[in-house]
Amino acid sequence: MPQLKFMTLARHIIEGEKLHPEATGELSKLLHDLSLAAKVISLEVNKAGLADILGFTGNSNIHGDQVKKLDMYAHDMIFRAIDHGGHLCVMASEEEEDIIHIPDKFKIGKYVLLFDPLDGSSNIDANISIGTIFSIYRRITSDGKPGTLEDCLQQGIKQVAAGYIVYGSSTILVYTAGHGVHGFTLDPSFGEFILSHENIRCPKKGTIYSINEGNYKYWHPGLKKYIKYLQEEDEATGRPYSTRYIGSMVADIHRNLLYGGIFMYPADSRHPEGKLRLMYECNPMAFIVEAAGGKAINGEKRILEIQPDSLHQKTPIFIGSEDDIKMVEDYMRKEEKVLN
Ligand code: FDP
Repeated sequence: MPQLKFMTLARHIIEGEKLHPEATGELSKLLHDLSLAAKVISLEVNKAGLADILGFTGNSNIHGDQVKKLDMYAHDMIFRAIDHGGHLCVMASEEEEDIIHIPDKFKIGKYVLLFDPLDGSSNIDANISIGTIFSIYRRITSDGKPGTLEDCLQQGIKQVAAGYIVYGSSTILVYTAGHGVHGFTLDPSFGEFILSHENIRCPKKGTIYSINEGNYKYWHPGLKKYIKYLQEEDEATGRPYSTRYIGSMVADIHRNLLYGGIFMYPADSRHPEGKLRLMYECNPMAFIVEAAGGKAINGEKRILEIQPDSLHQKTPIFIGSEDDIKMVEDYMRKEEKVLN
């Protein structure tokens, strides 16, 4: 086995910063603060079965999903780790309806943070992998003043960094700040994220597909044909593909990023916009997967080029290995879009 470099996340971020002589260090500090929140959330996720943290708060978030205590814990933890750093002008979280202002007593910075504190939260009680996703933009309104909704509603292509943390058999943080995609595994004994996956590249083609097939009846006819194609036998193209669907987007995409394959949450006749959120889930994951050589589309166009018009808007998504995304795009283009 090749000897891995002993590289902590903190050192990696600083090395990345050196590639930009004009950098002020603010982005590095922001990433560092996020990694601190991730460590604390990871600890709490691991305790979930023991503490009085399981169960519902009794509230619903703005999408009508039941909010579990751990979601709110993760949301608060990220806010508290970041609010005072002076790097941000505004934040937005999947758990809050409106933008989140930086408290008056703290300095206003030039970055914008959007985050999904705990993705896949319906899996918490079953000990299944869940994750945190974040997305960072540079503000577009004038410096020094509080950030606005306009700062948050930027196309995904404008992200300066994005990342996710999977709380699974171990905790891994994967991020990109424009110089490749790198994964760091948390060593719980001394509480540091250590480089374990340097320069992740998404295989050009995979043999895994991930989709909630229970919704088959409601899909686009082209998608139905594509799934049937994946299930046919053909050694040369690696078919039949294997189905792998955890039901936790961040974990499903992480696996496919490493092994190759396609993750889909399409539109269907009951959910014409799909289920997943553009700003908190799809844009950051698309930014990471594209930086690793993969692709992400909504069926018709690149996810990163969608112009958002609201914070919590949803989008269909097809994301993963380049050849697999091209194939599903072809199938869907050939058939008329009739959802029933
Ligand atoms: P969850 O509802 O558990 O939070 O974003 C929501 C999400 O999980 C994704 O992580 C996951 O991929 C998807 O929903 C699962 O939805 P289905 O149950 O409809 O398959």
